[in-house]
Amino acid sequence: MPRPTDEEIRHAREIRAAAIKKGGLPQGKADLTLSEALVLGLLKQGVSVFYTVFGHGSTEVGEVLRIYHEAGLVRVYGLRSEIEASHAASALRWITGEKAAVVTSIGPGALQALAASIMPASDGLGVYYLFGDETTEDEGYNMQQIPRHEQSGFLKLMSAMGRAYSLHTPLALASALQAGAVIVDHPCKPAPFYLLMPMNTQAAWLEGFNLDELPEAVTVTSAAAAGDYQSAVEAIRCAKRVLVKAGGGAVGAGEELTTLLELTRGVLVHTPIATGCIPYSHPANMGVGGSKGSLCGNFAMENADLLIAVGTRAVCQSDGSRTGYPLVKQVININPDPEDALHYHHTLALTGDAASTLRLLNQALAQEPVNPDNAWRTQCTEQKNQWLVLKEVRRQVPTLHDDYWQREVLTQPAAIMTALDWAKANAVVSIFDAGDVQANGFQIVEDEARGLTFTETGASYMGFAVSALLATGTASKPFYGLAFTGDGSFTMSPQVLIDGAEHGVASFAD
Ligand SMILES: Cc1ncc(C[n+]2csc(CCOP(=O)(O)OP(=O)(O)O)c2C)c(N)n1
Repeated sequence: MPRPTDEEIRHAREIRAAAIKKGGLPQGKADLTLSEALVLGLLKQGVSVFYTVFGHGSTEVGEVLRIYHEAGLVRVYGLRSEIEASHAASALRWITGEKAAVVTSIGPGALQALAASIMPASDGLGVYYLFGDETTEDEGYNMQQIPRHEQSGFLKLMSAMGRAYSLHTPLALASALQAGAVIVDHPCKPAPFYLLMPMNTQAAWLEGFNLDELPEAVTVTSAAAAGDYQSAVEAIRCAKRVLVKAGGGAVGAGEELTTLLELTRGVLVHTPIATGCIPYSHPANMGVGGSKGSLCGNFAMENADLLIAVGTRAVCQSDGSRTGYPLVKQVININPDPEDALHYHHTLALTGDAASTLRLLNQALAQEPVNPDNAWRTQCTEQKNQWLVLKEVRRQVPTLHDDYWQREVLTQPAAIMTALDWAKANAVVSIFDAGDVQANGFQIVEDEARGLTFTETGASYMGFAVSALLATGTASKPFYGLAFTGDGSFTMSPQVLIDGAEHGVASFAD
């Protein structure tokens, strides 16, 4: 069949969209454009939310999304900043687990989204990025391409940040989406995936395209480490002061961490991102450690002789690169990524999933109980009590004289404490981005469970928190969120006030 007219293509899309709404995704062969096949492929992977700033580089995919949106198959949000779009998509994934795509034009729009994608890249979140790209015919400079006589400029640039794929050849679509599925739903290291859509291939006509080629979402899980558990038990038995350092990869392994702490009589310090991995009130939880850590967290890091690192990638501010853990003689590192697992010297690496590896370690430990000496716990508890007193004093003295204002002003900790109390009482998710607000926040937060606070310490991207609020009302299951942000951070993304009002941020006035 020759390529139909634009009018016929539009009509066919409307008919297909209505049929999908009624009877689900089509199977078998179909005649359609690359852009429509791409949207069908994303739908097949469960991506139906699109945060967009369209332009001349993404008109064709925009037209497909327009029709599918009107048919109620996808939700497309037109926004005022690609950075905000990226933050909203990342927040949606992080807080609700729901997948989303960011769609931009070529050039500046794509570059803004790329910059913002350092956030999901650093925090380990799977997000699709669909960027307009220069044509594959090299006919001369396309407006907004990287202005050099060189092929695949954007592909090279995006590839430095993560996995990128160019749809230069329309029939590579299934491979492109398979690569994307593995990245955004990776079992241990999900990440942004950049799909480049050359302007001339977006409308390419695919005759008799086999829709069954389009891949499903990836559902691989990572397994427990096949490591030397006996040596790990030996190391723990020889240690006097065990420290468990829990990172983002340990969130979800709360029960196993608690059992490990019982069996080792150790204490736990967590990275800011892992707040709530075990209840704050647990006597072994020393909170955050590092250059912005707590008294008790840093005391534990400074005095431990054995480190059990779980799902953490040793970031300098949190682990004090080269200066952290000065008395540690042996490390047991549980991480599915061998490079992260082998970060420290004197390491026994258990390269596997946190929860299932911890279960095996706990089983091995339970067979040879460790000396139940409580001295280490007692020392750390004294430090935690001092830290709690220090925080209480900040609460009791909420104002201080300020030279600039020449009067008493509310301190940042007091303001954060008040807002956190309100969020907790009203089941509102607390979201922090960068700056002193963030550091004060993760020192103050006392979460009893995971999923209550999201502190973007991966990239510390100013403007993330307010942009993240867009996820609250655009999620399939809306939720309430409270952004904690400094004036500097807020003014980096103020357009969210308009987008939030337009697209319905979940608010108590609703
Ligand atoms: C996009 C971005 N630009 C710059 C920085 C570097 N930076 C980190 S915190 C900060 C100042 C934050 O000020 P504000 O939001 O007012 O919060 P405060 O520290 O006063 O609590 C800057 C410039 C960043 N993290 N992100």
